[in-house]
Amino acid sequence: MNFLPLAPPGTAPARILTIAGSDSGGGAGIQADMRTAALLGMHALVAVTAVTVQNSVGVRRVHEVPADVVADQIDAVVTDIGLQAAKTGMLASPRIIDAVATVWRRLDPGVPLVVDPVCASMHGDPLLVPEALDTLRETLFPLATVVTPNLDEVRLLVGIDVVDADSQRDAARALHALGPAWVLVKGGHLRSATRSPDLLYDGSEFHEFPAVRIDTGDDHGAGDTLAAATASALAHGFTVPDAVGFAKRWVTDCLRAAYPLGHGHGPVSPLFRLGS
Ligand code: PXL
Repeated sequence: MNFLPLAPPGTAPARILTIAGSDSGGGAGIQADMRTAALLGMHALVAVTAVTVQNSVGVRRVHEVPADVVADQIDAVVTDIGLQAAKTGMLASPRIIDAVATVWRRLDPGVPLVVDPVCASMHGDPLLVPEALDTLRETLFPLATVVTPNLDEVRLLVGIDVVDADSQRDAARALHALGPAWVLVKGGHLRSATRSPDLLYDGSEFHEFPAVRIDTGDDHGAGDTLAAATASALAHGFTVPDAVGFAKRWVTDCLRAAYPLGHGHGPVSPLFRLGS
């Protein structure tokens, strides 16, 4: 596949800001975003929202970062270093979502914002308190260039059970009505399908992204990786459909390269990019 333009050594690469939680297992969250950014030749700026204590079998504890510290991290890097795109992952609580939306509106950096509405880990452990769904829909979705829910998140956000192409379109319309410029309804959790089409919608046109399903239990961090690669491509000026197309190819290669780790689920891997 074609990758993204690289900055010559000694010059600053394009920057994405990731606003997300830390995964002590190193496969999802901030760590997935930074791995993706680095292997795509980008520089990742970081606003940590929560420290998760987890391994390959589950999340043991979540320690939330104070909301004003999250907002200050964003302010510090946006006002000094500058960025070409941003993404949100685990936001944990209404307080943090509110703080992120408020500082984003105040700074108004004028760059694309990918909102991955992370609600739970792949083990089903909660990464967002249920009462935060309203805040997510009302304050952050209207600021998003693209939101990227999986089918479990779609059910929580708009109450639609996606079972086929029609209900996937209904879900895209309902999510778009909440204010984001684009919606990507990921089909990866449609277990009955042999392929996992993702549906992208901007309020007028549907774009389908069929993908070969990679059968692996080692897919920890796949959603984060997709959103980080989308933000990376947007940072280079791709259109949203082109950025999503690029990110789908990237995450498919990362799934092919996924490796087992610990006693549970291993992570998707961008290390294939190193050519070994
Ligand atoms: O993959 C979603 C995700 C996002 N952020 C953090 C996570 C996970 C999944 O476990 O731990 C911190």
